[in-house]
Amino acid sequence: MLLETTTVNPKLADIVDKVHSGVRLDRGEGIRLYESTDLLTIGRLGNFLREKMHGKNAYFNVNRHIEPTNVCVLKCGLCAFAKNIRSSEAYAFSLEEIFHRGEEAAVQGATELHIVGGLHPGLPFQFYLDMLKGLKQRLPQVHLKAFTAVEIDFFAELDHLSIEETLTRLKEAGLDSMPGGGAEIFADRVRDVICKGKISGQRWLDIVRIAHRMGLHSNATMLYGHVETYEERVDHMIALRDLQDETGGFKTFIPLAFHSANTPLDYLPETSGFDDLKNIAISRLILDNFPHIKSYWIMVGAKIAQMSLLFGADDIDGTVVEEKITHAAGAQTPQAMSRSDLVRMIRAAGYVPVERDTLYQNLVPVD
Ligand code: V47
Repeated sequence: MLLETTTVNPKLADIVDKVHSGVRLDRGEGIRLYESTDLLTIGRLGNFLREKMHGKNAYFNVNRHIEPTNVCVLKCGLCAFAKNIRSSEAYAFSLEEIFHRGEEAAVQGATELHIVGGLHPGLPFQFYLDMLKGLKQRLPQVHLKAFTAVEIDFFAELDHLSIEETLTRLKEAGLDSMPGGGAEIFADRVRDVICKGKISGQRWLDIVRIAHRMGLHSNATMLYGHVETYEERVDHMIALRDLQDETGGFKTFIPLAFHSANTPLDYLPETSGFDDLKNIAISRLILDNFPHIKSYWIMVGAKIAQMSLLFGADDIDGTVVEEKITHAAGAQTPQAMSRSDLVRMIRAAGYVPVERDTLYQNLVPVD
């Protein structure tokens, strides 16, 4: 349903007109949306685009996260998950433990394994290749969405390989696509505070560009609610939009709400529901070339994720089962959601639950 421009906030009327006419928003307009507190106008506009693209469909999947290790050579200010190799809380799953988790997930109907972990200084690249090979051999029907650009960069350095060669070996071993983590906020100023030592925003984009050119799809994230400005959020999204224009390789954008507990940034308050919803709507509006916007219930909570469906999100992620990264930083959500909980949540918001696979190729409306 179109918004009546005569009755909407006059400060946003030109943006409303542009969105209705299918004209792309520019940087200044993105910043103006963030500066506005007219959440309902922004949300209805986000929903206008979301329903134009997906009607009443709301997507979810049955998946499982596996975090093979929390040992990491980095010491990011944003992270409560990473541990030094000598820490009593450090862990690294064996291949057998990883295969067991994968097999358990498949029995529970998972179509995807989401695999992301720390940069462990003692595990060789071959360990990750054996992991993918072993999982693919046991579970050929399960999509392996694994390793962020940060991990790909680390593997390449470990074995003195180019990014292309690293990705080729991962693909041969069974890698199907890449998750969107590690993007944080691309601005160097912010990365110096929240993830000093991690690859730069430019390097993240370069690695993802190579992956897309090699035929791999990926997601993209933006970590918000710490020290970033509205300008830096918009610049982050525009860099992603530009890359998507070039490659078309992104499937889903996922704004991630920062959790500060047990991190050096623990003085920062948690994000507000207002900001969570606004980020969903604005990302739908700016990222007009991203097919999907995901509200990740683990981070924003089930209630905000449900509301997000009316503000521009068309996806609420999956069953997850085991999540350590956000829970180490104080997330109050459960670690798992059943398929029927996800379905109920979507229906209660007036949308049609559609179970998807990772790349949205097989879409099954739930009876
Ligand atoms: O890259 C780390 C973020 C990401 C914290 O692609 C934190 O489908 C909040 O990328 N508070 C990993 N966030 C999660 C991720 C993801 C999740 C779900 C689906 C997909 C997908 C990707 O979590 C990290 C980092 O940006 N993170 N620490 C924290 N304290």
